[in-house]
Amino acid sequence: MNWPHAKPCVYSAAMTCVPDATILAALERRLGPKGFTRDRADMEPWLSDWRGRVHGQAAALLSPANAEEVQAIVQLAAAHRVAIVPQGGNSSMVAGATPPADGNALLLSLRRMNAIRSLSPEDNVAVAEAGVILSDLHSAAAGIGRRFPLSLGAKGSARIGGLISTNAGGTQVLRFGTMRSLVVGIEAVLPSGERFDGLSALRKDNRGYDLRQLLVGAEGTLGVVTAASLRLVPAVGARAVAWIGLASPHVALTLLRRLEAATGEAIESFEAMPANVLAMVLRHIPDTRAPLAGTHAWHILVEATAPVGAPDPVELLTAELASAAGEGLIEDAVVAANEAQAEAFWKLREVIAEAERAEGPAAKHDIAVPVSAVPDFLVDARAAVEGRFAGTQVVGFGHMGDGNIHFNVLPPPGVDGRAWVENEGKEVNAFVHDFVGARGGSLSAEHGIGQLRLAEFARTAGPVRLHALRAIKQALDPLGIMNPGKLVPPEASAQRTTNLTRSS
Ligand code: 2HG
Ligand code: ZN
Repeated sequence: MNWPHAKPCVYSAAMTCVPDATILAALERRLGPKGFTRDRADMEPWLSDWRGRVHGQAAALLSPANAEEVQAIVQLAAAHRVAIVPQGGNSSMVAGATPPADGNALLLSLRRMNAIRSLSPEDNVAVAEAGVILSDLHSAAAGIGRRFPLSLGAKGSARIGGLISTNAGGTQVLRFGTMRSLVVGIEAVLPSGERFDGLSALRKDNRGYDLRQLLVGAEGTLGVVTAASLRLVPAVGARAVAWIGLASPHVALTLLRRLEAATGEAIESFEAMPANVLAMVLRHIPDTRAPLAGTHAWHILVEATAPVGAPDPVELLTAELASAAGEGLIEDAVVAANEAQAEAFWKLREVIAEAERAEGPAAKHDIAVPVSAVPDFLVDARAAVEGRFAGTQVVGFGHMGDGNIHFNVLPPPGVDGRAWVENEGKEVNAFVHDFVGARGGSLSAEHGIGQLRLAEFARTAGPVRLHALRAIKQALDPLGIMNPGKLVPPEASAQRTTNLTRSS
């Protein structure tokens, strides 16, 4: 790579440079008024994370219109050794797109790059720019009789670049995998300012290390994703959505495997929530009502789909639920009678994060364990946490079918929630992560590491993983300009020494 000759500069704490008037003027000239602002009010909405826990500052907000402009930005930033924080929909759960508080980074918003460059029914591929909103991609794919099979609550604001950079999961992973399995090509600007043109949607490509996959889940630390080729699948012909009340997560797992066996490959979502999570949704979100009349310890939302021309899954699902109810396995169930009811069921699931935000601060966890370990985890971890931290309440819910649980812990009533999260909450984090680690799990299933999981990741990752992570970072971003302070834990010495030899 051709590393530009770095200008002498004043160093920030992150060992990147404080941007001076020269680079800011050059960026303003190159990007024009639509692409460059230092106006406080314009920048303000993008300086804090979605839950309002982390607040940053930026030297400027850059909104390039195309990949050439992104390249120009990164080249200038590399030449001046200035930090860049890429940002899409700013819906990160771990403050992965929030700039540092010192105000020395350039906030690079991909929001203006929102074109769907092409849709190919022959290849079953869409080429979308980083700033495309997920629900817009859903609509575009539907327009050619296809579907992009990744969905999540934030689909109206989350953008493709961020979904790739966090290797997002969501509610259809059970059948289609995370973002990683849907990315078949990537265009990105690397930290050197060079462009990687990897959009060609090859199903087979064995040219060694897969740079495309390296950028998936890299949280903007190895470059800026500008566009991607994304896998499409056949459109849904019919779907059956059901809400089920049952006694325990153990019963839920038995039910999942039973429904899969009864419906072939049709089950694509299996979401679990305990009674206290449903109650939280009903308390905070207007126009919501419980789908079942009785009270149940656990609730399951299940969706089965069939492609166009295949038999409607509603009969199979209804019959299997009826026999599970007859045997006393489940307590109650209702299959949505129409699309409006199906949407109402889904709304209850998709607004959980919003309801939690309204509820207030919590010690949050986004963990994964093997699917077979989920039921015991939900019961044992809840008892362990509530027993160890008096007055806390666990709200643990999520993507049971793929082993990912959002195991969030509310502070004891009456305490200052924010202060609790920053103090006792950290002890809770360590306790939960150790509990997960002992079961072979992960402390980040789908939200990434960002800033909020960084310390715990550093504590638990182990030397082999950390060494490999830092070596990859050092190889591709030796100046450390790409999203510093996220994902890659700094060396214990904190003082980052660079042994880079730059060409001049
Ligand atoms: C979800 O599954 C999101 O709703 C958010 O991943 C999870 O609020 C959370 O912890
Ligand atoms: Zn989730």
